[in-house]
Amino acid sequence: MDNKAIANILYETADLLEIDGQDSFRIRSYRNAAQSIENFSEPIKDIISEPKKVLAIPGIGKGMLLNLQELLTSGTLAIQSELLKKYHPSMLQLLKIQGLGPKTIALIWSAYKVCDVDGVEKLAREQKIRELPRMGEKHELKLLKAIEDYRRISGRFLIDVAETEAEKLTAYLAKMPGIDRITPAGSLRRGRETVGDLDILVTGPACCDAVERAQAVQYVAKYPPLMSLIAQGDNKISFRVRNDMQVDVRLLPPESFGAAMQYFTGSKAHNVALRQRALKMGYTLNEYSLADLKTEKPVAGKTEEEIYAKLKLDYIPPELRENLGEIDAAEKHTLPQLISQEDIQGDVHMHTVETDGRNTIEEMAEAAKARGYKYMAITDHSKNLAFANGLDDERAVAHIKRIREANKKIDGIRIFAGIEVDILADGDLDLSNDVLAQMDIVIASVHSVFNQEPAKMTERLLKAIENPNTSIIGHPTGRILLRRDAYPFDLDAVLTAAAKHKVAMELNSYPDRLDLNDVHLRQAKQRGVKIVINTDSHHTSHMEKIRYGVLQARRAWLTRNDVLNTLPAEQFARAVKHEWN
Ligand code: DGT
Ligand code: CA
Ligand code: CA
Ligand code: ZN
Repeated sequence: MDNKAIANILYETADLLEIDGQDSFRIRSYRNAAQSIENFSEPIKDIISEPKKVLAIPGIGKGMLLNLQELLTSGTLAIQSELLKKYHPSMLQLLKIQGLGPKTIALIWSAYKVCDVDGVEKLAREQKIRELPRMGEKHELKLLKAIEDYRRISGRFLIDVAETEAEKLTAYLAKMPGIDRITPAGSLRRGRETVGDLDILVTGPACCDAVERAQAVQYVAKYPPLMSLIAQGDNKISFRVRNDMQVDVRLLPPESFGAAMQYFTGSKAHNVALRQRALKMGYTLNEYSLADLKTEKPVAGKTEEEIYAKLKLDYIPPELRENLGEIDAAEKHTLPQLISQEDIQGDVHMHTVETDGRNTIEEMAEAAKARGYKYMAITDHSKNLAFANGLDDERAVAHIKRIREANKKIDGIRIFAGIEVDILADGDLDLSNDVLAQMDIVIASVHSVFNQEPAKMTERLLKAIENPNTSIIGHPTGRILLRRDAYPFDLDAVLTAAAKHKVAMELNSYPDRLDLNDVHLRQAKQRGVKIVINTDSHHTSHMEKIRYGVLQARRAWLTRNDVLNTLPAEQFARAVKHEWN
């Protein structure tokens, strides 16, 4: 059991205790412990035999130590099992509905003895939720909307979560004898912002012989995080892991590995179009090979490259395989030279301890330098974001001074002085223009009052773009993947204004933002708007998330020319002052 799994059980227990109406001190002790364990670098299971070490972790007392010992020896926690018996596991699903907290769930339970999503939805439709204390019609409608959102997003996972699961499984499969290659296919390989299930392809000599293959399938079935088996066949096994993600593992002989990669990478729409092309050219295409239609003799299948080549197409990168014009472009040799991570010269959205970041200016700079960046920008929050200890004019000026000093002190990287300034409800920026004008780079972002009418929100963003100090609009649609939708506004009007005023749009690489998304990025490019790919790092370890941003940029057909932070430092500095070519 890894730290994440332990933390999950403690979080769930805390939620159940709260539903059960237990005292807040006890509930908090479970949440605190969960949080510490989640962030603890060493696996708890390795140190559990040394109680002193465990007790040294913040938030872990003697009682929690006993819980951890119990969890790691038996795999379960008696207090959690009893609460689940009392309430039912579906309670935990209810907690995933936005705005439905333990207190409301407890209220619904005590009044109606209902504790599952379908049941609560029915109550809301029958207008029985509004009759509960402190609830009303508004709450009830909000709840119905939240249930709808929950159904739409449940069963999908953020890209970094999927990637971590794929890496863990790959490390396990690599220990199997007779295996040469293990690779993810499906939406993860295409870099989609969220992933439904994992598709893992395995090949090597062990996949050719029926007996060895059966042994390999047996080996996969013993994967420790496997929680439930869905299906098991001669060369395929499907199961669920602890976070409920489904994994499909397929074992394939080397001669059809390329065909399988092509097929299982998808997308389905791309495959359908490709198969039609193959048929027109006298071939059949399936997961085993590209074969002659008449003789049924395979003509390609070992690699994807040879399949695309036989179909008289340039190789199509997985990120483009959505049947959005890529096949046509591959035929005409007009596929774009997609941006790559090496093109990124600097990361220009990051926070420090001065507001809600975890590292100092110097630490962030050293980390950026270690990644090979030529420049970076420190962009802490402004005062409207009070919970993040945002800067007022005076502190912002002092911070600029500190950034400039750090820039002098540290060689080998240029540190721009910037700010992530809030766009207030009326479109004004949260700091004086006088202070903003002293910045090298100004990212303007919406962090509050998300629920404006679309026309009002559009006006608000347009006003921010028209401010001559604004360089970039940060995470422009405000969505949080799997949690919060974008605020509604007229994106096209905003993009048109951004092109006119030479204000760039951010592609925020944080895995739960990835905003602008692939579709909007393509739209931005068509409108002539430049993009900046940032990480919004709040810790030195976040800078590596840039690769998720680059993946989305690739999905949007972007080249280095579309992205300002591929420019050398001097040119970049001018570009964020509205000097685009
Ligand atoms: P996901 O899992 O919802 O994030 O999306 P995908 O794209 O990974 O979809 P999935 O896991 O259902 O299937 C993996 C790939 O297998 C998919 O991208 C294309 C291929 N595939 C699945 N079903 C079909 C099908 O009926 N026809 C064709 N041509 N390809 C299919
Ligand atoms: Ca999939
Ligand atoms: Ca699948
Ligand atoms: Zn922000």
